[in-house]
Amino acid sequence: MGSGGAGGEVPCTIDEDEDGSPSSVCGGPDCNDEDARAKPSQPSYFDSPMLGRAAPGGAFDFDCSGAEEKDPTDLLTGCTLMNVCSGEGWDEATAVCGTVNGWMKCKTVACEPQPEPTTQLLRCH
Ligand SMILES: [Ca+2]
Ligand SMILES: [Ca+2]
Repeated sequence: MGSGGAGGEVPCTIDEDEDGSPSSVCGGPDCNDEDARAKPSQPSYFDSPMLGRAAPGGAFDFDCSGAEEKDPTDLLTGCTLMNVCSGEGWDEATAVCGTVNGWMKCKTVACEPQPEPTTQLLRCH
């Protein structure tokens, strides 16, 4: 009795937000067990910060990668000037997750990206 040691590890079963990914509190991979949107390999991007305590990678690290990645589909990849100047999107360097800051649109005679007001929020994960 007592000192023998039961042996074997207790499996991590804590999953408060019921997203199917066990909490990091007990060694599981879920970096935020208070928000079901946050879990490893989350493919979606979100424009509002996670509920509860932020993940170590940030309040927008919904895929638990350890960093906040901006939705690549809306990033400005460059300006094109054929007959008209076109191109707009988030500036990779200055855009801020969950805010309207950093939207750029290609314009001017030189067809270069310039800050442009927007009402949409940058989605990240
Ligand atoms: Ca979660
Ligand atoms: Ca991430």
